[in-house]
Amino acid sequence: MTALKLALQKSGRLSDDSLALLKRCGLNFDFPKGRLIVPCDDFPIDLLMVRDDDIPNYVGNAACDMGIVGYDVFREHELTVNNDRNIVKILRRIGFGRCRLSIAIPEKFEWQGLESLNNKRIATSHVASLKRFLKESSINASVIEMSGAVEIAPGMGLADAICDLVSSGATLRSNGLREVAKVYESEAVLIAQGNESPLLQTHLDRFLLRLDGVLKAQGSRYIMMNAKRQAVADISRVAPGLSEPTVMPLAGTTDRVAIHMVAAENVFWETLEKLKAFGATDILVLPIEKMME
Ligand code: PRT
Ligand code: ZN
Repeated sequence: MTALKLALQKSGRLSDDSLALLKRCGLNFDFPKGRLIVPCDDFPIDLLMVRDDDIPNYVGNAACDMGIVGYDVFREHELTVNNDRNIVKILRRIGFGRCRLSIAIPEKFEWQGLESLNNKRIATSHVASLKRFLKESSINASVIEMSGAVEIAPGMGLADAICDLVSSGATLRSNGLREVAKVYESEAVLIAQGNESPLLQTHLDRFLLRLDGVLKAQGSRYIMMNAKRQAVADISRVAPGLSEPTVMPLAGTTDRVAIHMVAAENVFWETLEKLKAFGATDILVLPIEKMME
């Protein structure tokens, strides 16, 4: 059977989350060490384990049908590709690997806004993204390309500022750098070329249905509580994105009911406090594993 080829980062920050997501989509695979192509037992998808930087090109050249990469890697490809056939598009944003591409400066740099970058040298491995940002901001700076360890460039006198991915900010702090401008936010994305054969398109649609179910469930919560029947209307207005509640009788009482609802987003303590204020008791908030409409 012809299988979809899905490229994943072999080893790096996105690998574990990518594999965990696929498992949640019901894909079953076994990983003998060192194996680069891994078929799934019960779904027509073969996983290809490669370096993340190669993934947009593999997808663009149709060596693979889909890939999971950071938005930053996708964006660098999008800004540099010069062959129409190599274009890839984002099918889904998938939420893990969140970070931002930011400009940072040493503490001693006198910052008066983006204009301070005029005629300065900025080190980065995200050359195309930075050049686009500078152009859009009408800043004239030189871009110094580095393949890694960008944060050491100012200390070594190679650059006046850097443009790099930031998540906790610890790397910047430990190198005496301060974040001053954000180029964009990044998260893992599912990319594809977008012109599959009808057979592969059928497999892709089936996969996307499962993925959407997992992504939707991930952000949703199932809420259960008991309350007075008259409080149902107030309770169902408390949290944004709440579905119509299911209301069920409770044994041994006529005025109290069990209420079950799905919230389309995380449920915070403030929401529970409001529910309690409307007389709800025995409130339970549960994660949802899968959802399909
Ligand atoms: O070997 P391969 O080429 O496949 O992997 P890689 O080394 O190029 O990529 P990898 O695994 O480092 O990152 C893969 C993807 O993870 C990136 O493309 C981003 O989309 C995403 N991601 C999320 C990050 C970070 N967070 C991140 N913090 N990628 C890199 N970093 C680095 C950053 O460059 C800096 O050195 O972590 C440091 C900063 O982290 P904090 O927490 O100190 O701010
Ligand atoms: Zn890489």
